[in-house]
Amino acid sequence: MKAWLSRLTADLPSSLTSCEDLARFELAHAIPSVSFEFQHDPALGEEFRISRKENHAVCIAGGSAGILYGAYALIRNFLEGNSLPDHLESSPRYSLRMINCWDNADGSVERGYSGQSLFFQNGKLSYDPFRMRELGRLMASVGLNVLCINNVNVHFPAQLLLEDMLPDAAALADLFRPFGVRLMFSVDFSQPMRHGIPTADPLNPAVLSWWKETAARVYSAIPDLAGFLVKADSEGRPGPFTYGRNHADGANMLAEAVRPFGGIIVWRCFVYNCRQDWRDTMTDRPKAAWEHYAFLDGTFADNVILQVKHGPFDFQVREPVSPLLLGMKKTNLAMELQLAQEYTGQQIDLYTMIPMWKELFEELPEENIMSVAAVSNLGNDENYTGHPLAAVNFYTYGLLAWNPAIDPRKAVSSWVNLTYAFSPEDERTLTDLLLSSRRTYEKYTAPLGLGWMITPHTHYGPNPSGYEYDLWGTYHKADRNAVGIDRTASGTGYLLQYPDDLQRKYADPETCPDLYLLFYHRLPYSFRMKDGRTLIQRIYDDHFEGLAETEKMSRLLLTLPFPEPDKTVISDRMQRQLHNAKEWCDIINTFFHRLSGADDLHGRVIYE
Ligand code: GCV
Repeated sequence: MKAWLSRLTADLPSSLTSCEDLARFELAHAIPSVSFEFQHDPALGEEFRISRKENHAVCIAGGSAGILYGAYALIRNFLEGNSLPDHLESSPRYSLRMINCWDNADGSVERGYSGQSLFFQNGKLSYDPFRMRELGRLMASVGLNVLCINNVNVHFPAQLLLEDMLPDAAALADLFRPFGVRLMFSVDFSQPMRHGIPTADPLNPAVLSWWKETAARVYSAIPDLAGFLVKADSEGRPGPFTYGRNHADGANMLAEAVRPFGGIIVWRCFVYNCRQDWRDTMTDRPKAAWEHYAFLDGTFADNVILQVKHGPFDFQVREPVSPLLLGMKKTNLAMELQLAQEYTGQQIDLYTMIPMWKELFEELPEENIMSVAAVSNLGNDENYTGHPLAAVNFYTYGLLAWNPAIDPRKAVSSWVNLTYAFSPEDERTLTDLLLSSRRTYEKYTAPLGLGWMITPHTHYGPNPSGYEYDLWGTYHKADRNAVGIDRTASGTGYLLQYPDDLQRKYADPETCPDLYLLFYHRLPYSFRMKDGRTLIQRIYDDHFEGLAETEKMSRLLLTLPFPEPDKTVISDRMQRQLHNAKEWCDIINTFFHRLSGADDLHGRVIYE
C-alpha cells in the first residue's frame, strides 16, 4: 500500500485544503512535463471530462471531486506507462462508495488483521494526521468517497462520537475533506436511553426529538457528514423489535432526524436468529434477511439505504448473491462486501477478491442499487493491510465501485504495476497468482458451496464440526450418506426467494453449477458430478488440488523481486498459508473419509 503511495509523489503538505489544490499538487509532481487546466463545473459533480486544448494543455472539467478523480485517473494511467489520453470521460456507477471500519474506541479492530485502529486509542479519537492524509489519498486515488470510522457494533464509549468526541471528529472530517471523502458514524439505536429518555421506541416523539437535536448538533460541527450507519436487532444489538416495531419504523425515524441536513441513514440488513437450535430444521439462516425486509419494500424513506451483505450468510468464500439485492425494487440498496479477510484467510493467506466481486456485480439489477460498502481491511500496521498483497483488495474495490465493468485482470495488474514496477514477466506472474488465489483458497477450505467448516469465533483454520451443533445456523449436516442442505422448494424453500430464472438454474442438482451444489442440495457421496466424478472424489480432489496450487504459488511467489520489508512479510505469511492449506486438506479429507468410508481413487494419503 505504501509502495503505491510512494509511486504517487512526495509527501502531501498539510496546507492543501481543497480537491482542486490537491489535484494540482499531485499532477505537478507526478506528470511535471504537462500543463493542466481545470474547468470547474459543479453540475458535473464527481464526473470528469478530460480533453486537450489547442495549446496542448490537458483540461480536466468536473465538480471539485470530479477534477480530483480525473487527476488520479490520469496519474494512474501515466505511471503505468501509457500516454495521456486526448479525450476521456468518466462518472461513477455508484454514488456512495464506502469503507466501513469496524474500529472500537479502545483501539481494537473487530475482525482486524493489520494492527490496531487508525482512529481510536484508549476510549478517544486519536490519530496521526499524516496517516489520515495518506488514507485520504488512498481513497481518493481510487474514487472512494465515504468513510465510516467506527464499528457497527457500537461499544461504549464510541457513542460519544455524537457528544464529547465531536470536536475531534470535526477536525478529522476537515482532514478528509480535500480528498472528497466524507465521514459517517455508526450509531447505537438505544443511544437516547443514555440521555434520560426511558425508551428507544422509534414511534415515541421524545425519541425522535432526541435524534433531531443530536443530528442538529452533529451537523453543525460536520456539515457534510454523510450520515449514520446502523446495525439493529442483530447479534445482540438493540433495535426496533424490542418495541414491536419494524425496521422501516426505525430507519425512517432516524432518516427524518438527518433529512434537514442532507444526511442519509445506512441501515444494515444482517438480521438473523443467532440463537438457533440445530435440531430445528425449519429455520434456515440464509432465508432471514428476506423474511425481515422483503415485505417492507417501498416503505423506506428516500434517504434510507439498506445495506445488504452480498450473500445470504456472512462473507463466505462462495455464496449466491443475496435475494434481497435482486428483489427489493422500490428501496435504495447498497451491496456490502468485506475487504477484511475474516473467513478468507485473515490477511495471512492470499485471497484476491475481485473475481468474486465481478460474479456478484454481474448479477445485480441496474435500478435501485446506488451504493456499495466494504468492511475495511486497514489497521495501523506500517503497510496498512498486514499482508502487503492484501492491499490489492482495497485498490481494486475502489476501481470496481467506480466502474463495475472493469476487467479484473486490468485492475489487478494496474495495482501490481503501480506498487512494484516489476518487469512485464514478473508483473504477469504476480497478477496470475493474485487472480487465482481465491479459487485456490476455496478448494483447500470448503468448496462446492459448503462454507462454514472453519474454526468457530476466530474464523481461521479448519474445524468441520465446529459450527455443527451450535446456535449460529450454519450447518452442513454431513453424515455417513450425504452432505449439504436442500434449499429448494422441497427443502427449506430458500431458493423460492429468487426470480424464476435463477430458481430454474439452481433447483436441479444436475444443472446447478458445481460451485454452488452443496449450498442448494443435500447429496449422497456417490452423486455423479457433471464431469463424471463422484461427489466424494471431487471433495478429495479439490482439497488436494488446493494444496498443490498453494505449494506452486509459494514457489513462484518467492522468486519475485519484492523489495524489503514486503519480501520478508510475504515469505513469512506464505509459510503460514502453506501450513494452513495442509491442515485444511488433511482435516477435511479425513473428516469425509471417516464418514463416507470411500477411498480416494488415486490412493493419496488420507489419515485414519
Ligand atoms: C461487526 C460477522 C462477524 C462479526 C460482525 C458481523 C456483522 O458475524 O463475525 O464480527 O460484527 O458479522 O457484520 O455485523
